Amino acid sequence: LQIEQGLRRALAAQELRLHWQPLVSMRDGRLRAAEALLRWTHAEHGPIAPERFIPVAEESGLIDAIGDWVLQQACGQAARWLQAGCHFERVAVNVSPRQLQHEGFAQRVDAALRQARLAPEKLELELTESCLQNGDSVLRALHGLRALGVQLALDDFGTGFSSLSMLKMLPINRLKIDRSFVRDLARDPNDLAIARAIAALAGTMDLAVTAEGVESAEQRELLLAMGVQEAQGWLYSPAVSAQELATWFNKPA
Ligand code: G
Ligand code: G
Ligand code: MN
Ligand code: NA
Repeated sequence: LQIEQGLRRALAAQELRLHWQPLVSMRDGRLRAAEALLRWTHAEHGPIAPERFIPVAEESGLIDAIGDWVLQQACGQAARWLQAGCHFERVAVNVSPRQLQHEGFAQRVDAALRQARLAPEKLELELTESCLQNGDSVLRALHGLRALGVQLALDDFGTGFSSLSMLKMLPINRLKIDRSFVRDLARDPNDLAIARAIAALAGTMDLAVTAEGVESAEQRELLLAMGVQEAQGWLYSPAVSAQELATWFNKPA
């Protein structure tokens, strides 16, 4: 299977779709946000995992076109949900380091928001720590995005090597505790300490925090006890189609 060739075709052939994973308030079980996760179903080979095709998209540069498509789709879907009266705080979209390095990235985000008529506050961009190399130009890009009014989250937090002094300079709104720290929360005192430290850091720096990969009620209780209120994970829901996500919007507590 030629991933790169296949991907070039995939956009035009409508083989790409977005799925949505709920981000839930652990107190009342209500949906607060949804993260867009890209899915590719190849006409002959069936579903291909993002872990296989995202790196190829990044290396080949296809991620720029695919990233624009994801932004347009996500903003369009969010606007349609709002028009239909669905309540949510925001939709989250993953951004690759390469996208952020492009001079015009903030303008592309702005264009997607305008085309969809979506309020910028409804969009959160998820960056990884690997997005943050290239200090100055990335910092300018992040300030440009904040000036638009979009929200910024640091994804997989704790797995990269952003220093705390760097964190202080970044105009971000949210930390997402990487799921590798959540997995063994109940058994590994180190993971418990790390998760607590991230939650405390977020509190002091006035950042919101989300735990990733929450799979059990035990993890939920530990996270709530350290002041983390929002979670994403299989305890609540995997990523589902836009249609299936609709059942979450009016879910009673
Ligand atoms: O979707 P999981 O369901 O398997 O996603 C695997 C990885 O692919 C995650 O690290 C996620 O951040 C990344 N990913 C999923 N969708 C997108 C996307 O639209 N853009 C980028 N850059 N990464 C994505
Ligand atoms: O890296 P990022 O956080 O953007 O991507 C989210 C990834 O996490 C997706 O691959 C998604 O399928 C996966 N994921 C979401 N919830 C859970 C969970 O509860 N457990 C595990 N192991 N993976 C999860
Ligand atoms: Mn993410
Ligand atoms: Na993650």
